[in-house]
Amino acid sequence: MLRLWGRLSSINVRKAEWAAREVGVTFERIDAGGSYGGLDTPEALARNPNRMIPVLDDDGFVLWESNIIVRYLCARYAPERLYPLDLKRRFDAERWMDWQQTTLNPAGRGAFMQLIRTPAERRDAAVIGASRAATEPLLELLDRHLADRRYVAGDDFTMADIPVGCEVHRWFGLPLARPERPNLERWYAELRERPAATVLAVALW
Ligand SMILES: N[C@@H](CCC(=O)N[C@@H](CS)C(=O)NCC(=O)O)C(=O)O
Repeated sequence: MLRLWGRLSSINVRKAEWAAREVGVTFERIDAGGSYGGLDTPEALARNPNRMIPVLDDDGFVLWESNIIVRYLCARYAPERLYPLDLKRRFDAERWMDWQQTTLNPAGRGAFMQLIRTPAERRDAAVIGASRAATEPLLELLDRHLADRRYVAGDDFTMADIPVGCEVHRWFGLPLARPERPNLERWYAELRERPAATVLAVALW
């Protein structure tokens, strides 16, 4: 049995949940982290000494790090369909996954933490402004990239659309004015129509 630990109010857990649904494997998700706690028990620490979610257990094989969980699920249960076997196509997808984790996520995190996780009276407008200034050029880049391809890594949906889609979902859920980005909006609307993309159906904080 495949088990996934983590609360759906976490962007990183949403990636893993979406990937598990997308590959069609039977799995059980156990709420953990945030107000659910449960990260400090000996069992949880043995699974992930970082005290973080998401954590996956596939019949005794334990993994943490959300994008690695997405890669593993796609490679194990949907090779070629979601995890391209051609090396150039695969590393094109890998590149966008790393871009999400190392570039887009740090840029948007400040605005998210302020606008969603911080009470209104304690919010720092400068942090929000800096986060917007860092994020909008990246979304402009992504919008241009999506002008002549249907998905992030070409004309087929791949594992790369999952983390990038979750990040854009979170940004689009923030109460901020945003410039029009027709290609990005077209791609995001297509993602939301996928039956497996239940985590994009509503804003989940
Ligand atoms: N690089 C890790 C980051 C994991 C992470 O930051 N998880 C957060 C939730 S998004 C966490 O576990 N926070 C502690 C908690 O939820 O109690 C990944 O991508 O999986």
